[in-house]
Amino acid sequence: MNPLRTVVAAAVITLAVPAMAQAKTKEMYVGSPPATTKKLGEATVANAFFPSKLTVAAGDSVKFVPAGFHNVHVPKKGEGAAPFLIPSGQKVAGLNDAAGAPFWFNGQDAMGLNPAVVAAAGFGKKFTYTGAEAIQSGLPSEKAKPMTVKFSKAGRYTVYCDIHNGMKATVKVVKKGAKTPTAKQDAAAIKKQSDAALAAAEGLATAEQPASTVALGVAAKGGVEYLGMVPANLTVAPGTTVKFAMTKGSYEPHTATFGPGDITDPNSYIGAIAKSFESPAIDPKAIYPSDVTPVSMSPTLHGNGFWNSGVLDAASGTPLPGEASVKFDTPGKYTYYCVIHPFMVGSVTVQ
Ligand SMILES: [Cu+2]
Repeated sequence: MNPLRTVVAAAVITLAVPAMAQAKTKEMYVGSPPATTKKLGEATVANAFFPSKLTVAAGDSVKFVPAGFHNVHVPKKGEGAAPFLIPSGQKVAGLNDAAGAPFWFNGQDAMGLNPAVVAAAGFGKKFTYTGAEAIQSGLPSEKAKPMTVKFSKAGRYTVYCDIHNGMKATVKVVKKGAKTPTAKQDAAAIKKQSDAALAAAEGLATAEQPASTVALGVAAKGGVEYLGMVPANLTVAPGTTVKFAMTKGSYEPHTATFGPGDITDPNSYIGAIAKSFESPAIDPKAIYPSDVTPVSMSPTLHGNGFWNSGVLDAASGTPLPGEASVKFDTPGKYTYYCVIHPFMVGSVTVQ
């Protein structure tokens, strides 16, 4: 090739660059950044994108960095978050309790994890979002790589985590070439959000609850939640009805589940129920409340001391209730778990 022509061509390219405005890539953590996660400790989560608001220009990309058990879903135009739990198409059938009595939920929908969420494999890939098609990361594996999404059109887009109902972020896309916050400003927004999350996490584990009430997790602003029973040990007099309640602002689902066995042993009664959350066919005994009429808890309820609140959440857009109650007449110590978060354990002592 003629060397002069090469030089001229190179000069033209160089001149063209400033006019094109370089496309940028900005990061958004899908969950709290590692340093914040560490400070929050094992029992507290921040179900949020960091930063929860990001401004880019058309043609720029957002690199969604996995940072916890969350997915990323940029819905198709006009749509919202996807439900994580959906009817599997089967009906519950032939389920009896340990005393041989059929459970009330025979004939109800069996539930499973939404395949649109769990079967997607978007982490580690690059996409362009136009609004015509949804972008879905799917569940993060242990070593999930970031998912990069190029936003081609100006607009305001909501990004969801379908696992945690309420966890969302805004990506504002300004017109191509328009000024957007600097990397320093973006880092400052993450820092501010992290500091607020750490402040909100203070004191949740010991938060005062109404009489005879146990909070299943204690949520605070910004998706922050202490994942524990509060109070962890409750003592009541015989004849007391205890209420298990979700707290306002929670993006988590929880249960209060009493039953025999070891939650960590999948061959035990309660362990099998907890384990089923890792399978496509979730045990209906985990999903549905064990009873729809008031019952009295005892070591022989349902033949083996089983009682379940069923899955509860604090969201208004789901059919799930936010609380469940059971009466305690028989003295003793009763241990219960959240079968979705098996490390959440509590006890009720009746004396
Ligand atoms: Cu989430």
